[in-house]
Amino acid sequence: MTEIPDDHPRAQSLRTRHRIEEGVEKGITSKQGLIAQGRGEAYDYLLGEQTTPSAERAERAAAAQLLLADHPVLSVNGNVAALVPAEMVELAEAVDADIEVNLFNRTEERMAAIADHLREHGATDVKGLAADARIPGLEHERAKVDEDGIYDADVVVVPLEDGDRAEALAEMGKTEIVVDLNPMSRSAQTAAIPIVDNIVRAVPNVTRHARELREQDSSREELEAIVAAFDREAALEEAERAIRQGELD
Ligand code: PTJ
Repeated sequence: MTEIPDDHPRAQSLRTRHRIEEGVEKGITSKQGLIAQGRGEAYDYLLGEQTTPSAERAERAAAAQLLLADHPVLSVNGNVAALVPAEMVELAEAVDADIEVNLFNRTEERMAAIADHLREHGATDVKGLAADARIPGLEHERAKVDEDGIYDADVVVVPLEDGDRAEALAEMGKTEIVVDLNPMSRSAQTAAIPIVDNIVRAVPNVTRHARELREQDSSREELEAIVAAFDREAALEEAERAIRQGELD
């Protein structure tokens, strides 16, 4: 791997790409994950590779929603594990959430490799391996969940998947926080709180907001007011407008 100089104009993006490549080499990320990363990069390029003010508001609302939850669960796939393993563990700690591995291209080897990778980055309890429950109405492997994990959750963070699982989870009555750079994806369209931002920026931002809200001793009423003030339609429209206009410097 060529060393990426700090002053390279797209240094962060190239480093992110390299992490996905490493994920594939370690058996964590699927080959399809490389394509998913390419799709994400294209949207991020048009967003100027920065968190928009509307994404920042979504990240704060997500933090409040996670702090209000009885049983929040963060879902992890092969791309998320490669890009933000330590950051997911930090977010789980900040909001007292479970972490569960859930894969589209599910194999026992990849499940174990991702769980080990998360443990190497500080996770103590990784769910998803028991797979003793199913999300109703889904035929593929993403239906397999843990009964004391996603199946039982009231709030689920669903990053980087454009698919029918988000719709099925919503039908189960779960509140969904989606991280996806494509505001037109089915997951983003279904989410109570769609975060249109790169996961490498979104997860640390949600953690920062959660810590701030906790430090301020925010009451339930204050957290509920933050969630209620968040306008998901406006957030999706603003993101789509920014991407279509390609607001670059
Ligand atoms: O690990 P598995 O087996 O569960 O497979 C995971 C992938 C990602 C391969 C699978 O879920 C998939 O094919 O996803 P899609 O349908 O390509 O959707 C991925 C979505 O995530 C797209 O809408 C991308 O724009 C978006 N995306 C990709 N990279 C990022 C991203 N969003 C935020 N941050 C990124 N870094």
